[in-house]
Amino acid sequence: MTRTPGKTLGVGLIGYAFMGAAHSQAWRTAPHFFDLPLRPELTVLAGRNQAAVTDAAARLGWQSTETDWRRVLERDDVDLVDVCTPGDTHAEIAIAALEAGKHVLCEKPLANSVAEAEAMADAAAKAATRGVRSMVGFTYRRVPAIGLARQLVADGRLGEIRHVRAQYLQDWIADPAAPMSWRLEKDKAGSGALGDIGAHIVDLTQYITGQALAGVSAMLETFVKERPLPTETGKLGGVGGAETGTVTVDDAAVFLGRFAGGAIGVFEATRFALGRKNAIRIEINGSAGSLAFDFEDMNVLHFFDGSEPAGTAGFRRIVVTEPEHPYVAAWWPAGHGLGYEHGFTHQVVDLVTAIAENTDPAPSFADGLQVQRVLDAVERSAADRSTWTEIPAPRD
Ligand code: SOE
Repeated sequence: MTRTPGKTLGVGLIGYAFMGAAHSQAWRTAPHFFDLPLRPELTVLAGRNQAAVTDAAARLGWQSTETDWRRVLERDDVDLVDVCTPGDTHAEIAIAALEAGKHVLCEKPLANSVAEAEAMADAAAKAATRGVRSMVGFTYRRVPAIGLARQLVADGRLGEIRHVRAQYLQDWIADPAAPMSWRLEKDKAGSGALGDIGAHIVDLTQYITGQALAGVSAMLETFVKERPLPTETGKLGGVGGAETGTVTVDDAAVFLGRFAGGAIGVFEATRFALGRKNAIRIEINGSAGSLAFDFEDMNVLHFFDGSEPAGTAGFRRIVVTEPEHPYVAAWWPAGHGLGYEHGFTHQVVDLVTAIAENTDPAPSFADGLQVQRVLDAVERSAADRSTWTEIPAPRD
């Protein structure tokens, strides 16, 4: 197929497991529902095993395959590299891609350490001077109800923000028989529930309130220290065998946080909340109003307007499916809700638009670095047992 210069965006995706599948559907779907300034092409899928990557490419709709990610960076038909690998390879791939002049989308958390995230943010800033763009995949920012929450705060409808309550609750490893996976290995994932899901609520609360976390006091816990090694892998988890391996990350993270704008926060991230599957729960109280969100009812935002007469005031259940809500006009008539995958599609829309308009997309690698610093402060505070741990101010 001949590419139309300036009109298409050749994408190279590295990794094809859970996140790779979610990103693939987003690259495929975005141009069918949104009027994009560039048309993404699913040019190449990379993975180490030829048979497995060939099978994944056929299933997910990719035109070709590579078994070495470096080859993807050398290809002239690739304009953007999408990094969906475990965290231990993010820095190496993303920096090399930026240096090769490829735009980069990188899964969260940005890296496995602050040093790696700093190097990535530096590489991104340098690349941006050459018009090469980068974004970190905090996809939940693109849930319409989250967009509305941020808008309400920005419009002053909550007044001065005082309390932030944020939980990310899952239960996919609550069973001690659930097998080991890369998400349970520090070398590969950097941290456990903290980086995998805690990173999302750190990003979301900073995004909604417009305030950065300035300090934390934290506790981490690993409830199950040995698990069966997998005989089969799945999107999350898989099937365990007789041999066991050691869990080297946290199963749960709990911390207090102070925001730069004066709000105080309580955070909890766990994969041991039996019955909670993907419950991202955020409640914010301000001087003029409150809001509450739960991803398990993701098309709804609860809003309390403190200016209403006490006799009839109450939390209003806003169904966030109106065409005026963020992203919704491109989809279905009011009331016909969106799902998990739509956040990834919206991420593609915003990234492609920024690339075409030659602007910096958000969340940037600098935003990813800020979250990494919070994760690092949480780990240091938990290790020190109860030390208040300051977080450096975000980069401009
Ligand atoms: C697993 O906990 C996981 O897939 C995370 O890695 C994702 O970031 C989150 O969106 C859903 O849960």
